[in-house]
Amino acid sequence: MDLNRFSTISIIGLGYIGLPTAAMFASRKIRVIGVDVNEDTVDTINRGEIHIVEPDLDMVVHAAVAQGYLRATVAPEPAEAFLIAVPTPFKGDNHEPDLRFIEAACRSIAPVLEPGNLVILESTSPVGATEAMAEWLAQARPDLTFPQKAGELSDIRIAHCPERVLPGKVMQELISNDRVIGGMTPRCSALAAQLYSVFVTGECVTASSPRVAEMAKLTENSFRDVNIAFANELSIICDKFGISVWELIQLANRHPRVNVLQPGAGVGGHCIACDPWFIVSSAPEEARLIRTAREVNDAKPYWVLDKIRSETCKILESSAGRSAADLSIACYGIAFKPDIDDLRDSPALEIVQSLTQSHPGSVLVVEPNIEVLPESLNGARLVSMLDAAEADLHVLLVDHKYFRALKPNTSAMIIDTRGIWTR
Ligand code: SAJ
Repeated sequence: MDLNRFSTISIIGLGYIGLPTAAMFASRKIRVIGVDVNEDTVDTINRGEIHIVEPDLDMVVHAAVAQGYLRATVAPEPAEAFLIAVPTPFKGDNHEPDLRFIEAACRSIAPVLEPGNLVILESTSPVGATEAMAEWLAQARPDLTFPQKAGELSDIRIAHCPERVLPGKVMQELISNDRVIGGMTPRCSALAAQLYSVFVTGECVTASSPRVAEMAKLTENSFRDVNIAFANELSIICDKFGISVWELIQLANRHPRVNVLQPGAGVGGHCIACDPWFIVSSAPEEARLIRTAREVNDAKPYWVLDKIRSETCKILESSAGRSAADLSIACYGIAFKPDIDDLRDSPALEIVQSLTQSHPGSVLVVEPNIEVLPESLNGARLVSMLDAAEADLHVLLVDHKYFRALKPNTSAMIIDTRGIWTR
């Protein structure tokens, strides 16, 4: 296969997925035009800098921009392939998928599309989104033909190739993970596979349709969500029975076909806590287990808050003359998972936010990955591990490496949602 077929590609959306993907293509000496609606993002990238934290991304972007292979802009330009990597949040009480960013991306690239172009949807999407994308493009460009009508003879090729990289390991996993390729026709798939083979060393596996590829991605994240929900439910049951969930999981996992995941303060991030809803909202009657897992994981921060409240009451009962306003609570970690600075949809952050509103005493936060607390934690103080040692109650929320290596020097009560200090 001719790997040099693509000399210029465009990535729409320069976020946690789009920017690493753009940098990866550019590192293979393909000209990449990165498009983002945010001018600050565009300026930052054009300076050879990055606006997100991801190991090794800074140096790859810096080199790609310095060598002239990566350039960012707010307005799409002609290219041979367009990869759409924009957010797909959900909206409303029923968690309906919100595809307006995909639609806006389609409207923005439509004027520059040319016959022979490939358009790939990378954003995690509900089943049917790729077909919707093809329709939006067809409406905007009636002069071009698209696979939904013209099949293999279409001017434009379309595929869904969901990203599946783990934040924190994006630069490795982009290369080594297998890639699911869901073209609207076999030729669409072949062209998309050819594009990714520029840097992917994993297998590019062809799905029979974009719908299967969409569902595969949702299944992966729902699988993890359901398994974490099982661990979270066990942690609550174990607390009731007065046994250690960590010991329990260690013992159960000695079985050759059992692999229970780790409980925690809840499930965060913008993927696992969001994507299963795309299945539930499209199949509400059928997706009972997936819905329940979401509810179990979403409820875990409230259980942790109840635990903090009941421990606070116990401390007050045993220390005459003190009121809640005299008690300080130290919280360890507010990121959505270990060893990152990403606070988006973080259950730990949600817990600390609620504490700052309900606890009349001081709330201390130890978070080695950030330098200032977000505004939503107004009232809390970012402190060092040493300064937190005096607190009356210690709540471990995220198992950062830093906390694994260092335990607070205290005889006070510890609530350890990750089992690293009290295991
Ligand atoms: N978590 C637990 N217990 C565990 C594992 C995770 O409580 O045993 C929590 C984490 O603390 C975090 C949340 O789950 O709050 C999600 O973290 P994660 O590391 O499981 O996943 P993400 O959201 O960073 O990335 C996931 C990955 N999906 C799968 O592993 C199936 C990644 O491969 C996807 O590309 C990514 O979602 C995405 O973009 O969809």
